[in-house]
Amino acid sequence: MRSLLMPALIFTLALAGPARADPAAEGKVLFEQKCASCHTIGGGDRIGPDLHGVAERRPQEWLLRFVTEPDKMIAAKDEVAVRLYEKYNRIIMPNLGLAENDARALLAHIQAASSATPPAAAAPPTPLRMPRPQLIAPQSTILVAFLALAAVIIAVFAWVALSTRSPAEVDVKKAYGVRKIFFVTASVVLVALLIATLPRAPYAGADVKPDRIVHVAARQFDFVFSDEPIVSASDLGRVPTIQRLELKAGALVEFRVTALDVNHGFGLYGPQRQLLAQTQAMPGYVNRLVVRLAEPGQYKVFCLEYCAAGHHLMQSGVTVN
Ligand code: HEC
Ligand SMILES: [Cu+2]
Repeated sequence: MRSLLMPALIFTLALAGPARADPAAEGKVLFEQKCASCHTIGGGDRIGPDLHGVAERRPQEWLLRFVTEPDKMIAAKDEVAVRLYEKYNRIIMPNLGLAENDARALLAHIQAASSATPPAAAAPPTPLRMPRPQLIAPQSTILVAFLALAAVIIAVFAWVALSTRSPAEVDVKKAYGVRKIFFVTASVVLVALLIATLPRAPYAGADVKPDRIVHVAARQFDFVFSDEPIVSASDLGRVPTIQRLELKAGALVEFRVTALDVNHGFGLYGPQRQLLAQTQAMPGYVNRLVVRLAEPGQYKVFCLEYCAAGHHLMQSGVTVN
């Protein structure tokens, strides 16, 4: 009997231990939910500074106040806060309505994580630099076609405008005849183009089975990837997320895209920075985007919907190999 009781007792104690308020563990979940969209701890700057070893840079009192009311400190022209604000693209860190206890838990986590990881010296600078944009084949063809069509339209308008200088009688019947020919020709050309190009659209049919499903949760200002659905901010810190998304070249991938705060756009760009596929990221909806990533390389995800001040910094990467 005793031999059974002892392990049971130890097991119960072990369970009870971490379940009781461990500030660093509590802070870790809070950090994933409220801070990780703008900060890393040892992974380099994002929207805000890398918080690795921040406790050594600033007094505890300052940190507690800044984390609970950053907006007020910047408004009050706190010297350090204003300097940071100028350096980080004049984006004010939002007041997240945290209590002082939350701030203490967060700082405990930041400190624990800082001593667990080396500083970001070796980490690649974020955001990743991309090659200069180049017009690839379909883009340059479309640009030339667009310019040619625009020139034709401008010429027709100019001709019509100039023709009003010498008024003349119009044969209405003949004019309607010409219009009919134009209408039929345009319809035939457009329907033919539709039939010719529709099968080449990059989207797969609804019934195909993807090789991989990636769940995407967009929020201000990053994209969170996961193998499991993330439907609300409270899932963050509990559902395991994918730090670096790597996919196999040629695989058919289904992105299930949602948003945790406001509307965002999920725009997937290929290695030459060509837009491959895109869908809306909306709170409360899951949009499915099935694409085949044929070419190996560094893909990018950019937000395609203006979502707030940090929108232009909202991006993520996918490695295809
Ligand atoms: C929307 C983006 C965003 C979110 C979310 C955010 N921050 Fe910030 N944070 C910033 C920016 C930007 C700065 C630089 C100061 C400024 O511009 O307001 C900053 C600065 C800081 C600093 C000062 C860093 C230093 O070097 O002194 C600390 C500490 C900090 N944030 C902690 C947090 C914590 C903890 C959370 C989560 C509760 C959080 N931040 C959430 C954007 C954000
Ligand atoms: Cu955006």
